[in-house]
Amino acid sequence: MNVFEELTQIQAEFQKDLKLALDLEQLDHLKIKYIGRSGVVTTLLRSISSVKKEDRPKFGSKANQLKSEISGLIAEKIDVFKNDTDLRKAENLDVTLPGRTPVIGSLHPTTQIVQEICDIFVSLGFSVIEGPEIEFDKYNFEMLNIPKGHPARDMWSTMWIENPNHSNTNSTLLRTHTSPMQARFMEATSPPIRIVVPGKCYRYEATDSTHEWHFYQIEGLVVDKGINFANLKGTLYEFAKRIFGNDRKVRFRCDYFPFVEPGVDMSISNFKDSEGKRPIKGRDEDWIEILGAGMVHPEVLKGVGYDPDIYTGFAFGMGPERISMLRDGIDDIRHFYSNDLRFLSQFV
Ligand code: FA5
Repeated sequence: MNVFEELTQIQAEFQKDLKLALDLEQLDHLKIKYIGRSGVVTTLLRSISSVKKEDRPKFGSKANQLKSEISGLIAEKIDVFKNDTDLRKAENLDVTLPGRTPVIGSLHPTTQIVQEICDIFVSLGFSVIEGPEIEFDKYNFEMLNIPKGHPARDMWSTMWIENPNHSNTNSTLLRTHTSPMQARFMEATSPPIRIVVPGKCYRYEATDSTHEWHFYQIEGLVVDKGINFANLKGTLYEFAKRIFGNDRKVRFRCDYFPFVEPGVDMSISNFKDSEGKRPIKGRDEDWIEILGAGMVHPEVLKGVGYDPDIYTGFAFGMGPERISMLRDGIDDIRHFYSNDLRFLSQFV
């Protein structure tokens, strides 16, 4: 084999070795093996004196070319390996570590109780509808028999929305209750009506363990011929039984809301148990009010074009957070909206 054939053989062997090199250490060995001080190419170059005189320039140039080719290819592969190692370091990838279990999310406790309550009413033949949170004075108050200057407006501490484009008769606010949907729905449809309206409400109020400044309500409205107070009580007792069970005490009392006559409120017992603990610990009261209700006022029916001599109806507005508190033993309504995972994760 002459020196040129030797160079070709070395080149082929190097290509094979390069493919098999799997890490920086092996590349280092290759460098030493081929172009190190005693490497095969270096040794061959040193033997130039034994090459025929006329072949020496060609041999010298070919051997140096091979040397720099080998050096270049090794450097390229070193770069690839280094980048790969940097990437692995950056990702902090340790394939032997156990996988992370993803945290399973769930519906917010308010959404859960709202859905549960709506499902009960759907099973009783009600439909679920929704309405706007930014409301006109007209629907939040006036069509509910609460004209401007009526003292009952003080019952709902209102957050008004400044809007220079709206006239005084068309002013806007954050709805203080879901009752405006009574007027909106009746105005747009004809009896018979059987709806529930879940939604968020806002009041300019100081907060305490049973009062938030933003909270949910679920409005209920039934209008048809021959609807009476017994229907109202029967529906709400049935609802209370399904949420709280047969044994929980329920109390009706007379109450005043300008858009119903007669009006009532309904409370659920918060009595101390045998260990002296109340379901809502933060409230030292035997009864907690969960809803207002009553027979739709004839003036409200007239206002939407219904004849109160033909149609009658009942309505109610309940607080789902308070219902959840009383049933699930939550001591403060403010937990619902404080984004504390220790509270929220109890409802997964
Ligand atoms: C009303 O808002 C009437 N619209 C209810 C109504 C509807 C009466 C239809 C007659 C006919 P009231 O302000 O009492 O009523 O609120 C009703 C329920 O909403 C309360 O019983 C309570 O459960 C809940 N609620 C009221 N204010 C708050 C508050 N600040 N934080 C949490 N829940 C509240």
